Amino acid sequence: MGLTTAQKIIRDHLVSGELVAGREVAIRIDQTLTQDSTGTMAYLQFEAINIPRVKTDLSVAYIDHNTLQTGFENADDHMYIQSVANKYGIRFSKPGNGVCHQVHIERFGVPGKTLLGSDSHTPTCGGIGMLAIGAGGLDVAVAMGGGAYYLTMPKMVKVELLGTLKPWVTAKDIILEVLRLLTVKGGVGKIVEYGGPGIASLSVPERATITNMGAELGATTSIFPSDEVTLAFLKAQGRPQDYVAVGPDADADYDETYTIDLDQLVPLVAKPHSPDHVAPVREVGPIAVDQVAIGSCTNSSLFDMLKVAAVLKGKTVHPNVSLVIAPGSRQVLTMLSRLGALTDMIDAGARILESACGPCIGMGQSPRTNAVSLRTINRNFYGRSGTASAQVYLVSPEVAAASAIAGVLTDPRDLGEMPKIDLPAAFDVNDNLVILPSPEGNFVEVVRGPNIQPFPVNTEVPAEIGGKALIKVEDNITTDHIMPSNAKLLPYRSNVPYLADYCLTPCDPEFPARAKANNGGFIIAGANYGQGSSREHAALAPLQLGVKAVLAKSFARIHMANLINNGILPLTFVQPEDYDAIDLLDELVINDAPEQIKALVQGENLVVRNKTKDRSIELSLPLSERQAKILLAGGLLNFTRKEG
Ligand code: MIC
Ligand code: SF4
Repeated sequence: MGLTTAQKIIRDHLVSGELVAGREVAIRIDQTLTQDSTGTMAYLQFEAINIPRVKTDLSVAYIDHNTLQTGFENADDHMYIQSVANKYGIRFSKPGNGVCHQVHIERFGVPGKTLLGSDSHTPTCGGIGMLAIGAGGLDVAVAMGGGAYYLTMPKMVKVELLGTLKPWVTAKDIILEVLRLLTVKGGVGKIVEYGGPGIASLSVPERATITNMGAELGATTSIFPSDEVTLAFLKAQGRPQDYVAVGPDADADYDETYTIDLDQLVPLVAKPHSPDHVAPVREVGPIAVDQVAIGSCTNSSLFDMLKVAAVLKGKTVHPNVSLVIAPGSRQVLTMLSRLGALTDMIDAGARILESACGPCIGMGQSPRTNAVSLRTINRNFYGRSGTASAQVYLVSPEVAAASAIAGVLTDPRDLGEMPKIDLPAAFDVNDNLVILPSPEGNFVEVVRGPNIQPFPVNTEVPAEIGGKALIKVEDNITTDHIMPSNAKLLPYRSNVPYLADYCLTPCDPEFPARAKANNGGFIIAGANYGQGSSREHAALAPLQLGVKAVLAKSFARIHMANLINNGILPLTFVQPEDYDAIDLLDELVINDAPEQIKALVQGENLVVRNKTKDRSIELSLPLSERQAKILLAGGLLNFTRKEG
């Protein structure tokens, strides 16, 4: 039986394990990326592992999330990351150079190679045939040190694209359709591969929109094969030598196959507050719009921006709409300026933001109370915009631009003929905002500001793990619920004790105080707990509050790995109804914890005793030997230090 694209790349990078879905495999990582909001922690952890120089082919530290600099905290973190990068052999992409995923695909991604990034949208580089995976900072730190990346071998899903997109229908609509079909849980434990005759007409930026937002499916990653389209893109970026053909065998075996006829697609929208609440724009109708935000790693390429500029040209933004545009990279911004498209945007009344994440992560541009905000971003999780009552809809750049003019949600097909946009034969290449590290790092001093506080490290598992049920939450709790990241909190990513006071507060404002008063305990959750971001802070903040285990109906992949890496047990109810048998403040205990954890490796269940209800509950956690050792040691850092 033949192999899929992803299976081939995994095989070529295999350090241990077999390509059998559900089993643990370890792969060699060629490239890593970090961004500032997870990077500070990743580098603190890298320093704690104590390796003199990164061992990857290429590691890049981006500054893109946290660029508001409302106080010294951001700037201190930037300086810390710059100095660490300089010392340990990492390229440093300065603030202003752009959003990590956009810059990485433009300048560094290579088909057939592996990329591990401390950001859940790292799969963007799957758009050029790279196996690009998002992970917690500690996993990235270990990979920078030359350690393998361990993952559960995913199942393979094929999305076969037929036909061609009709005018005004876009790559965003393709991925929204996939989300409608598979839902935000549908990709967990899977890699999504795109193929079929329809892919030939999709440019690299369009493919990247699709693989980027595969993160919202919960997928391990998404990937396109590389082909002439990929080669043309790499040539235009001045690096044709990076091209390698990667693709599936003709008889590759997929666990699931879906077919999408591009001719049938229409402009779609994801309604509040989930990327899979998908409906046609026409069905939602002409609701009044207050804000339109165009940008983010999903839709900020030159291709997207030129389309937006073409729609805006000669028009004026509706009086009731605030239109903000953040081009994805300095390259995009420079070219928009050179081509005159930036002038068209400014003339129309757009507010141009710097090339960074900005509104996507609530770093400014929070909408007004009860606002309707249309965004080209990938996540419309509750509260993420910084305004709890805002209604955020996810749309394509075309829908966004058309609606900004009309003042109501607009199907761009109403605009008549679509302007034709061609990608340039050559992009403006200027890497002067990427600082190369010192060839010799020994003498470089790492600069630490007062905002960098020690982060919590767990301890070995005790004989008995006991505590109360500190909170009980529903299905699909996101990392934005667990560790909110608005403009007020993002500057504290290197200060976990401070952040812990906001942990899970969107679900229950009393949670941090209750956790502290009870000396920690257990979190009880529904399905797909921890979906969304790779932020390790969603595990570190609970650890700071003494959380010992999360009992859930199911978990999202990266968050589950982050819990294990921090020595917190992510346990799944064998009988989902047992969720109902635990009430707030019930007294729970795991007896003989070390023995029970070891038995999980054999596929046995673990028993949690609910002392208040006088009943036992069975929970599962399929663990490899290595994962069991990590949990027993109290996390990956302790384990790595112990095992070298
Ligand atoms: C996000 O889009 O949620 C983020 C902010 O980029 C996160 C990373 C973080 O929380 O720092 C992600 O996607 O992993
Ligand atoms: Fe930045 Fe938003 Fe992309 Fe996350 S999803 S990397 S916050 S642009």
